[in-house]
Amino acid sequence: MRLPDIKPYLVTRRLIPENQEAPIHFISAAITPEQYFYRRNHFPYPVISEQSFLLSIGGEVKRPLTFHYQDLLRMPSKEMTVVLECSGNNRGHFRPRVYGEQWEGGAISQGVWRGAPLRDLLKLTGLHAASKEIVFEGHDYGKRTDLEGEFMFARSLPLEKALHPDTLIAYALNGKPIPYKQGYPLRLIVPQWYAMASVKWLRSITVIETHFNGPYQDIDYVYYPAKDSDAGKMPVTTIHVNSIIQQPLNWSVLTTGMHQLYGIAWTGTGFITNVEISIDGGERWEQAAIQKYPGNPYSWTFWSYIWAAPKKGEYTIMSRATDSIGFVQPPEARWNRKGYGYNAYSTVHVKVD
Ligand SMILES: Nc1nc2c(c(=O)[nH]1)N[C@H]1C(S)=C(S)[C@@H](COP(=O)(O)O)O[C@H]1N2
Ligand SMILES: [Mo]
Repeated sequence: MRLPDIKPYLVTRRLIPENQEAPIHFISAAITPEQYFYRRNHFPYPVISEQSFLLSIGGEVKRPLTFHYQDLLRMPSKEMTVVLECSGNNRGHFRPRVYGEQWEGGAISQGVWRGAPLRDLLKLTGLHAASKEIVFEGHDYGKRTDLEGEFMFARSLPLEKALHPDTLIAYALNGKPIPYKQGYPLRLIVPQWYAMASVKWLRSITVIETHFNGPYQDIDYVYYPAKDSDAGKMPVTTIHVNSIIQQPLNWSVLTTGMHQLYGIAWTGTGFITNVEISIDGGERWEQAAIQKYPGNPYSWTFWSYIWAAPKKGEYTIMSRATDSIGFVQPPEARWNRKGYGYNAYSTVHVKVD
């Protein structure tokens, strides 16, 4: 007899454009299998043609160049395990609530990306001294609700981040060509930044001497701390220190006795140094066991904690991660109108019966 095939599915938030979460509570692999990688899109998927295999670099460079996919494959490459987290991950947990995709904890995935450092390409084109930002444009485009006309998905990086040796023009994920939905054939990979920076279906790179103000730079992916004004706005950049309790599930019923609580922790600043667990709603904290620092600062860290659960009752379990820079998850996330950067303690309620 064949055993039934029991597997998790993506969690659908929206179909057109496709926005689906990874089944994060049921992923224990360090490398998110391709079919479980979360999907976050602003527009319909672009059509792939021969043009998609060309990457042009222009603007304030000494020698504008067009690279073919094959040229990139021949350049020195780097391979890195990188966590990609949408800046809207956990938006559904903000109180007061905010508009936008109501992501829970699954707008996050991790893979092994291979590509050529952008820096090596820019060495070939050269840069003018007054260069300030670099703009990355994808092949996808469409309308917005707030502005007339059509827009491409385009984002910029400050020169410093663009020239970091780990900022890649990627062409492979997990040892194979990048899957279509993840940006085939070429994708920018920006470790440590929220994933809006990692432009999929990359078509062009333009060096500019000013600040780029496209809508995905200056309207979206901006923290607006005030409800009714733009006062205090700040661009969304690095990933906040964060963790999730993968198991047990929220509102689950457990037996008395030993339970392994487990999950992941990650950060865009340094690496995870500590994960603490509270069983009593944040009164007392104890240390979880964490995977030893893997020598890769861009990957998530697994943690686990054995809980004896000796007594019946209702419990509020929380996880709190700390990173090597000293950032600690706060009890409440910093509220902002568009709901980015949520990183409050991960909380689950359980009943021991
Ligand atoms: N070209 C393009 N790149 C993009 C996007 C997009 O809509 N178009 N979405 C961004 C956002 S907001 C996120 S969170 C990630 C999602 O990547 P994934 O779909 O591979 O999970 O891609 C980023 N790069
Ligand atoms: Mo995102």
